[in-house]
Amino acid sequence: MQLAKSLALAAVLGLAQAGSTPAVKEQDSVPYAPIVVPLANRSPYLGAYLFGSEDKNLALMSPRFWTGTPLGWTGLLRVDGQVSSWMGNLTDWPACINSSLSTDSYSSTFVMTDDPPTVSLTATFLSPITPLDLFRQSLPFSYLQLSVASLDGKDHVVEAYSEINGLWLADDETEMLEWEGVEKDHWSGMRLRLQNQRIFEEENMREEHGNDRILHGDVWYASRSDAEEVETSYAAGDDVEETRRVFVDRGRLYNSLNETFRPTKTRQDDNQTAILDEPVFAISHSFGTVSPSSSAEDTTALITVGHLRTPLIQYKVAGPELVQVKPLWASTFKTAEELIDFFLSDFELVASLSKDWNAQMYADARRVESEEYGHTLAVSTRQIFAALEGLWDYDLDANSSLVTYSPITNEPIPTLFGLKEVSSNGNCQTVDVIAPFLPFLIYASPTLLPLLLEPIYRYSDSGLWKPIPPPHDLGDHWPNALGHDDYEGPTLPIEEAGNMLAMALAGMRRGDAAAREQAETYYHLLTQWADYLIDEALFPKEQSSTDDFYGPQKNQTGLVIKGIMGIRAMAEIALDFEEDKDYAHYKNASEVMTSTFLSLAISKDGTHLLGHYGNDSSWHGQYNLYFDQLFGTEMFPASVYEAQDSFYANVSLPFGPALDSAFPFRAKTDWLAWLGGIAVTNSTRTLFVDAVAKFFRQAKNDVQGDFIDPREGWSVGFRTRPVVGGHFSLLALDVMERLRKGTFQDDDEEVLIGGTSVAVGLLGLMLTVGVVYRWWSRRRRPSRKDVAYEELSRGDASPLLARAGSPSTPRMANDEEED
Ligand SMILES: *[C@@H]1O[C@H](CO)[C@@H](O)[C@H](O)[C@H]1NC(C)=O
Ligand SMILES: *[C@@H]1O[C@H](CO)[C@@H](O)[C@H](O)[C@H]1NC(C)=O
Ligand SMILES: *[C@@H]1O[C@H](CO)[C@@H](O)[C@H](O)[C@H]1NC(C)=O
Ligand SMILES: *[C@@H]1O[C@H](CO)[C@@H](O)[C@H](O)[C@H]1NC(C)=O
Ligand SMILES: *[C@@H]1O[C@H](CO)[C@@H](O)[C@H](O)[C@H]1NC(C)=O
Ligand SMILES: *[C@@H]1O[C@H](CO)[C@@H](O)[C@H](O)[C@H]1NC(C)=O
Ligand SMILES: *[C@@H]1O[C@H](CO)[C@@H](O)[C@H](O)[C@H]1NC(C)=O
Ligand SMILES: *[C@@H]1O[C@H](CO)[C@@H](O)[C@H](O)[C@H]1NC(C)=O
Ligand SMILES: *[C@@H]1O[C@H](CO)[C@@H](O)[C@H](O)[C@H]1NC(C)=O
Ligand SMILES: CC(=O)N[C@H]1CO[C@H](CO)[C@@H](O)[C@@H]1O
Repeated sequence: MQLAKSLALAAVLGLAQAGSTPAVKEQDSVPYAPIVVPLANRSPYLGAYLFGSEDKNLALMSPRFWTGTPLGWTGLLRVDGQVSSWMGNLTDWPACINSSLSTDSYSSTFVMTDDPPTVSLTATFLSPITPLDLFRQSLPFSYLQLSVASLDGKDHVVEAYSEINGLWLADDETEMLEWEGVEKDHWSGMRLRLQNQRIFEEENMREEHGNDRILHGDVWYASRSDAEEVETSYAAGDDVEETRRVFVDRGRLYNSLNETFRPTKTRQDDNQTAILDEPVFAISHSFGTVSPSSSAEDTTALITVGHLRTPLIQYKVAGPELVQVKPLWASTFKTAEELIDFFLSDFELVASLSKDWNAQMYADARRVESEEYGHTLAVSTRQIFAALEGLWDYDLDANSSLVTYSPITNEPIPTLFGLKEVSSNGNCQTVDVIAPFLPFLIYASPTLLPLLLEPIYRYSDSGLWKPIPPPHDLGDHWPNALGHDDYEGPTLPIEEAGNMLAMALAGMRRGDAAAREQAETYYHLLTQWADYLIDEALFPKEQSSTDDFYGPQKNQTGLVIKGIMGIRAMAEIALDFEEDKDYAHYKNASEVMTSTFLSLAISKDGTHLLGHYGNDSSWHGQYNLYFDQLFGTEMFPASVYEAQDSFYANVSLPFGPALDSAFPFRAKTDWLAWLGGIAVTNSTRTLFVDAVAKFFRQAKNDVQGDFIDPREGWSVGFRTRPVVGGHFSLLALDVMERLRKGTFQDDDEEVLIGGTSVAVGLLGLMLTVGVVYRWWSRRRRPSRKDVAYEELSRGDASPLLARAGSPSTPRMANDEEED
């Protein structure tokens, strides 16, 4: 919309504020406005976005939770006593103008001005991305950096205000709140929580469609207060009208605490549109007189918003008792205050790590495909981690070799990662939600994979889960990983057995020592799963896959390929452990199965693989072939890939081919990206990559769903799920191919540090080099027996996967289609 204007303004501000923020991404030449703008995205319960309007104008829009319900998050700017609104569409004041947006994988930056323009306000919403530093990545806080600058060469007295309310805790505005104000040496802030704490319970969790808010824990809104020239003040619990009036009149707040605890909103009995009372939690920054020569330090403020709870989940593992598991941060920080202290002081380092990661990701995306592909990955990245929570594994296994490292002491901390199947149904640790985002894990976060898989292995090995194939998930609803000891719940046996085997091999081949050790520990499970596939995968009985949104079906060829690849993955795992008999056995079994499969599954005209045996008009997006390419196993002949390549182009719709001939108006962006990864010709690869890019760039959708109608690109549900990590398909193939060729390490003059690739030559320049180097040198202990593997991929390794929702009860969040 106002892109040209925005660019001009950004250029002006770039000069005015050189060096002040990491916000504006330097590599992008084409303005990019994604479908949804992530603002604060760090956990299933901390997820603020802008969506629902084509023009992503922060001054006119209200940040929302990913479900679409509003979060009270608003802002006012005061310039020489004149007030305008910069966030949340506060119509009592004129809106800031010239609102422009730039985004990358970890930040969304808005630049706006008063009207007429005299002062600019830059609001940078930064959710750090440090995929190798999983401790930092797991902290459930996000940053908001505010910078102001004089635009007209004159001095101006400038203050900025922002505020949150009880909607950050629950949708139900009649919930009673309680709160406190906290003042520390370097920061001050406010904590709010529901008076009625319901641990492990989401709002309306027992109803068919809950609203995904957790009724437990604290929201924090806090700001650094140690800059000499910036005065930070807050107000906790006064009514919204009163609080804003104080700021509008005075340009500051009084560190006031109104201890009359009240509900989020009180409405007038006989007129529900009239709000009588709404306690808010506001922070004001007074920058004093801002002149063109003001330093960045004197014109910048840093806020953090977070959602904390402890314990995080209840979890049944190796026995019938339930264990309450604490968050990973609790291993290192005794209190929320200590954590906030660390998080606020870590900003410069973590912003720089995120920036480097982002630059490397864009460089890789450009190398394998295009800048636009980088944009797709950027808009996907924060969403991956918004589904995950870091668990301190101490209560379960204080001696686990699955660890992250404390940023304070560098000591190893036993760690697991939990996953909520966000949006599609809330299941815990869904195997077929992890599998789809394997590409991201391979490319960016190999150490995360075994941390996500371990809970599934432990439960499978506990004896509490009887069937041989692995469970679909570890419990019906996050954060209650109660298992399925009744053997009820969704079962997708071929799907999940194939996924677990492929993920186990992926972690090992990526070179992660912990993944290798894990596969060794659970080798007995892996062989059982592979044996199951040998018995069942060639002619699948009526059962679900991740795709059959219309119910279980027989003889799905996609499942056969998954089964074949699972068996072949078992052979490769056996090979790496020098289990030669197993290797020969499983390899032969997979080859025999493939040859029977090919005799049944090719269409009569030879143009494509069928979707179901015996139905010549059926076809399927055969994304499970991706594993064959990922592992370089050459299970399927080149002719199959070539035929599929032309076939997809032939059946493509404007937003890519449908997933299956049986439901021709549905596609999934993760599977489109996987298919793009295994395309033979550049034109077919580009067809897939562009289809996904086009979906994420268009503004007409309300939501960032991975389930789409490929005719017009409407989102048809499955919001905000981590499966978008599947978009990294091209980069994961690139990494695995370079590992096989032995060029992964030599190729790049870089080491992986804190989730970041940094050119070696630049290291000396890094302010933080000492800290980072110490951290890096300790993050991987010398491994037990895997020296060769360590060598293979120095610096990191491990995988994880996530996938698009279970088919059990798809939640069609925004279904515009009737079919
Ligand atoms: C801002 O608020 C006004 C008045 O309530 C409303 O008409 C308008 O649609 C809102 N703007 C957006 C972008 O929601
Ligand atoms: C706290 O807020 C309530 C609601 O606005 C108000 O009635 C009360 O006077 C306030 N208390 C103090 C001490 O300001
Ligand atoms: C209800 O309250 C709203 C907001 O205060 C007001 O604009 C409206 O006139 C009221 N309606 C009636 C019928 O009083
Ligand atoms: C951890 O290992 C130590 C030493 O081997 C042992 O004493 C302790 O019981 C173990 N703790 C757990 C929880 O397994
Ligand atoms: C699956 O396909 C095979 C081969 O066409 C056929 O023999 C078998 O009956 C089918 N199975 C089911 C359950 O329909
Ligand atoms: C390969 O597997 C098939 C089918 O199970 C079996 O008949 C055959 O003997 C096996 N071949 C070898 C060399 O193990
Ligand atoms: C493409 O579609 C045309 C028309 O339906 C068909 O004749 C042709 O065989 C198809 N080609 C492939 C490779 O599927
Ligand atoms: C064969 O496949 C087509 C396309 O998926 C489908 O419409 C049709 O119902 C299938 N036929 C049978 C008998 O299942
Ligand atoms: C296909 O794409 C690759 C990678 O972008 C490029 O190196 C190659 O030249 C392209 N080939 C053709 C025929 O365009
Ligand atoms: C700096 C900048 O881009 N200012 C523009 C803001 O919007 C007004 C009104 O549209 C323009 O006149 C300014 O040039």
